[in-house]
Amino acid sequence: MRNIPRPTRRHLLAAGAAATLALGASTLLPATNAMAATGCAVTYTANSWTGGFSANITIRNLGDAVDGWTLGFTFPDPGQRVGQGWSATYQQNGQSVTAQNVSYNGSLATGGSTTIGFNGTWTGGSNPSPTSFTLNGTVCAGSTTPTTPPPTTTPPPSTPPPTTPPPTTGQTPVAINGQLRVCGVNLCNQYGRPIQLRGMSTHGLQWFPQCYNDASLDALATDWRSDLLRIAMYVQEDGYETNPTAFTNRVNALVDEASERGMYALIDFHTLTPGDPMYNLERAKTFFADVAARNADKNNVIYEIANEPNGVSWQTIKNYAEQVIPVIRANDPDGIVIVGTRGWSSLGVSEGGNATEVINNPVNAGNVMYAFHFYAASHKDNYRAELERAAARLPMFVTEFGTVSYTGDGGVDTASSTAWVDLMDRLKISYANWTYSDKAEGSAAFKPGTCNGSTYAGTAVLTESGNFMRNRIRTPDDFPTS
Ligand code: IDC
Repeated sequence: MRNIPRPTRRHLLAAGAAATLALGASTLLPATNAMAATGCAVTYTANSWTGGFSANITIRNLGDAVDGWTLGFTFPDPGQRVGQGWSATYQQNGQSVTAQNVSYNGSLATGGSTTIGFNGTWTGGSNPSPTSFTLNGTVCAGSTTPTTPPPTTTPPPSTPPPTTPPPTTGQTPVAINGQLRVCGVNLCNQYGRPIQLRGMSTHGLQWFPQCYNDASLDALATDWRSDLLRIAMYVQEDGYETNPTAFTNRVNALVDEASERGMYALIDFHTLTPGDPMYNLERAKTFFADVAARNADKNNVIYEIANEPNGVSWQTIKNYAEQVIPVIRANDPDGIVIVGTRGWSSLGVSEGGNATEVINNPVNAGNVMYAFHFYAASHKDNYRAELERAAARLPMFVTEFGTVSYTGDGGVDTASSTAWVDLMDRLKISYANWTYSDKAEGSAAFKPGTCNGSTYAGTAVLTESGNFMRNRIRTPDDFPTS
């Protein structure tokens, strides 16, 4: 045994032939050395629907650290094509596909992993997953298809190869779920599993700055156990247009506050009047270039580019989105973008339309979701039916809703609110409730005057709407980790 040179991991990663040789040699080597023959492990999962699919690929480097990598695989079926990808640059030649690292995930330490993905199309009778992968030319023994072990006289290794991600350290929503991405019609976590985020929206930052402080945000994260904070930055009505620098800074500060507490931060470009998002196109480009560059390294930021378009066609909203999204992607390639829909983000229903215009003509970009808003006392069964119909075809996110009427005021409609939240829970549709503020109106969670004090946790400070929402949000999350 001493005469057999132990292959270094560098050799194995550099040359596929070495891996084959080493596997043969493993009959003579202790089990731990046999495992060194594996330079990489790949997990490929795909969610498929008729003609389309969303693939999620986790690459784990089991060799020496690499600085730059190319993953290779072959589609089993000639009808399978890579479409929009994320976290890698894809090339397809016939059935062969390569995925090359992007700037932020090229370095993989020994044992390190990264997750990439793409949306694709398929035309054959089925959509089989590729079964063999290479990393920098080396065959990855730890792929989804178990490799047949070579004939051996030594006992099998007692510990499995390290293909499972390490246990998460923190228990916050962001620590558990990490960078999110859209997979099929779902919002998926770093393990490629669908999740639902439940949280609250601020009121207009220009009107209620006193409501967003350490104590109130601590209460949101730990007493309400909220997964996200929606940061509603009005553009008109004394908002962003009056002082872009100050509002941008304020939004960034709140992104930091959400990050410190392990919550997702949903940056809402709160356009409302005028309803045509094109009116604010240049402001949107400036604002999103700034916040996306500033927060590019974070894994918890989601961009909502137009709160409630109204009085404009879907085509106009889509044009706006296709101009703003590239600005975001140039600065923060993996952030999810949420696009408002026609009729105050009602999927068109409030203007006599429906979701078909979006289903038939989606935004031409990947990692995109669509906004749906409702106010439970005003919007009932026909709106619920349309959201459910749309959610089977489009990735939907309820970025704003109220338990009261569309005015933001009046009493809580408990029956309708319960039906709505039950529906969103069942479909794993993420939501943010309007509002985490103490405005004297029915939709506000806190009693008037609360934000002048220092107590935000518990129920004594809550309105009927606040109580209802806190009870729904603080129940345990369902965040799969494998
Ligand atoms: C409302 C606020 C209210 C404020 C008004 C100003 O609740 O205090 O005076 O905005 O524009 C929306 C909008 C949201 C509205 C909310 C309630 O996104 O800005 O907030 N609503 O009317 N769409 C439907 C309802």
